Amino acid sequence: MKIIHSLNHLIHNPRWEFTRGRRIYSKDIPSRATIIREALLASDMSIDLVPPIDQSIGHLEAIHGYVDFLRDAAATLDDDAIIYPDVFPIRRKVNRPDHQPALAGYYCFDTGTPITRHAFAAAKASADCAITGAQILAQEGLVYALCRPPGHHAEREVFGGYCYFNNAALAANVLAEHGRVVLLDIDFHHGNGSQDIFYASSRVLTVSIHGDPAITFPYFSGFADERGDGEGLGYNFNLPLAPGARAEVYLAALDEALSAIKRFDPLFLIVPVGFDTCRGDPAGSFDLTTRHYPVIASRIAHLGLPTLIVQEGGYRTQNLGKNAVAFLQEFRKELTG
Ligand code: OKP
Ligand code: ZN
Repeated sequence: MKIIHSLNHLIHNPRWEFTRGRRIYSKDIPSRATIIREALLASDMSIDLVPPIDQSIGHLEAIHGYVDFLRDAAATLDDDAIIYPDVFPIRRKVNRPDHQPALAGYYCFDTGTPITRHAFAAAKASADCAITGAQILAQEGLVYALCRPPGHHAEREVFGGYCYFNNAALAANVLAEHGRVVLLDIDFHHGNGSQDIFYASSRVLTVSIHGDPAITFPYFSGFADERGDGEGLGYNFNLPLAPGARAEVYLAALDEALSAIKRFDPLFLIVPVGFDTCRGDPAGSFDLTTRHYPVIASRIAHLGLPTLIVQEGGYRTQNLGKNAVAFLQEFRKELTG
């Protein structure tokens, strides 16, 4: 199985985020990706670890409005500098400022996704992993993009939630040139970025199973009544679940998601996966354990579609490796025999 991974993420280590006015350690630490990679290499799966192709900026610009801003802002910073936005344009209609601290708030929606000297390069490499995965998916059948930083919270015009570019959405945009694409987001958090990017599209069906946004990040989207807009009406499907959701509840929601996907009859499947659905994850509240990931993988793989798996969250480092192996091993077995 091909794993697309870039070591460039290692230079991205913001260390701090702010939550309710407190400075805490960021949960998106570089070792997350290292742990997953090493666990896969140590497993009995045959792994073909390949670096991404350096993709053209046009891929990013096709989806995001802040590519130049992030590149230029990062380039002006010293090694230890870090920009956290602290004023946000939440009024109805605003002007784009050109003052640096205000611009950060214009393009970034939270205080967990700072701009550092290396943020652009790391995010670009992460995006390249997903895009490269999309480009080889037709011939491979199953590809895993081991992305970091994650992507699914990055919208068209704003980034946030540890995410700078929407890796899975960039891949979907490449694959959508060939036919209908599904994004089945099984990270613990709502994939607000992917929903935003494809909200008016009937070409890309976005489905997300996640913690109830009424009490869970990203708070302002992910509710069941968000169904899409215009041509895209009916092509966005949210399945919010109450905190503490156990496997039985989770798998019932997954089955609902899978039925909707079958009706859509896509050519390609993309699965943004986060292991923050696991019991004890510091960013999640679900009650799944390692033994549930093969069950989830097997049900999704039964769709029989060429599938690009894209890494999103998962912050409980003790079982990240085990969970990734459990999920990917079963997926490969079911899909490619
Ligand atoms: C990313 B992914 C602002 C940061 C709040 C954000 C969690 C992002 C999770 N204080 N935390 O979906 O795993
Ligand atoms: Zn998450």
